[in-house]
Amino acid sequence: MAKPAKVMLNVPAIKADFPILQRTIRDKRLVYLDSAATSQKPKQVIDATSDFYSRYNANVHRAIYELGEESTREYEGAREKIAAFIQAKSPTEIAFTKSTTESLNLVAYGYGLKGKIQKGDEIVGTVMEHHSNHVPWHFVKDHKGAVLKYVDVKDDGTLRMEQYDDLLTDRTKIVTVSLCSNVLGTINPVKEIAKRAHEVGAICVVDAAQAAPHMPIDVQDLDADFLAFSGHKMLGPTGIGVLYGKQELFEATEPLLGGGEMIREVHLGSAKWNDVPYKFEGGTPNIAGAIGLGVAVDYLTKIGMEAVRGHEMEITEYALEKLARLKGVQTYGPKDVKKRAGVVSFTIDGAHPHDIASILDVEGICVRSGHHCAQPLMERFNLPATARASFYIYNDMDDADALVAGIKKVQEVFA
Ligand code: C6P
Repeated sequence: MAKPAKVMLNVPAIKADFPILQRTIRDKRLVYLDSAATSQKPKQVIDATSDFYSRYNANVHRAIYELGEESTREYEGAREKIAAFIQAKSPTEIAFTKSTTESLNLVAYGYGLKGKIQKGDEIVGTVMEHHSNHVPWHFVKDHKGAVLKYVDVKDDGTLRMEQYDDLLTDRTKIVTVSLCSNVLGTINPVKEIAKRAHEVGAICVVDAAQAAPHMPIDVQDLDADFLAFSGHKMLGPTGIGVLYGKQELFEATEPLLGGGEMIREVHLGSAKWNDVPYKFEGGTPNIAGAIGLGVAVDYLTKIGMEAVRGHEMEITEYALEKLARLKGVQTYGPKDVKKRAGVVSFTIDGAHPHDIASILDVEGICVRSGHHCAQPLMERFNLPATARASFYIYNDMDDADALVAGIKKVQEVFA
């Protein structure tokens, strides 16, 4: 995506929608720079979940009374909004899960372990994946004898795309990749990767946990076969996630959870599954979460995902420039903001990332530190941990300046 003309969002107006951003931390302004871990929630989302419990709490798809019809209408309405948000062909291509983690496990189990994968079949991932897009495939290796292969990462944080030439073979059945790295911020060329996967007859499974909140997604244009993301990173509640799947692949995928609502009929010793996507939603779903996520999608859609992306590019470029001027501070991932999102991992000479995060916390600044659930990537860069700042729609240049000032304080402590 080309860098759009300077589009800064009206951050004071946006901030006014987020009750938590009005609070202070030890009398300091709260500077929340950990949206890659989980985003804050606008009052519209908080009110929508509270409204569900206050006014029309009832189970979905079961009751024929008014409350049940209202909750079912809102729950299915959320599915429609999400389908439109990622340009799915139909709401039936959207299954609610609890998270990206559950969505990816559902694919690994239902399509891989219980479905199409035979001994010796190959699954091609990348070194930069989050553990949620590594470990489910380990299960397929351990239980089905699948072979796992990985595309490496260059020093600049982009994928060694040429490795797909050797790694993709007629044994490849699944190619999986994150649309955006939670450590490097790298935006991967998923459209090209999906094309390469399809050329060898494999499917492409996309982890969009760090992409769906921050940039426009068109699953049809990407030609993704499955795509997973979480509500809580995109202004929605925790405990609600999404799995997109092409209709025919959803049909070919076994459910992860057996129980109520995912069946058409049950007999002693046998059962038939409900239609997609309901066969993936066994048990009472997170109704309030889905409705809240629908409202989060409304909120983001009103701003416009191009504008969200443009805003984050501006702050990221600004922050990267400022950090580059600080001696002893290293940032990771592509330097070009057209190739990366607003996730900025950094280290400071002589300071452990956990100490960095603790000192920044004293200043009211929230950043994450650690391996970010991406240990293979940390090993690749020979790093035990990094500190990580991540930007969203409620951040502005003042927040980036606060980060830089905080880092200078860390350097003073460790001087
Ligand atoms: N990354 C982070 O701080 P869940 O926990 O299921 O909502 O999302 C898992 C996940 C999958 N893929 C990517 C690329 C992710 O970044 C995450 C979550 C958080 O980086 C928590 S570890």
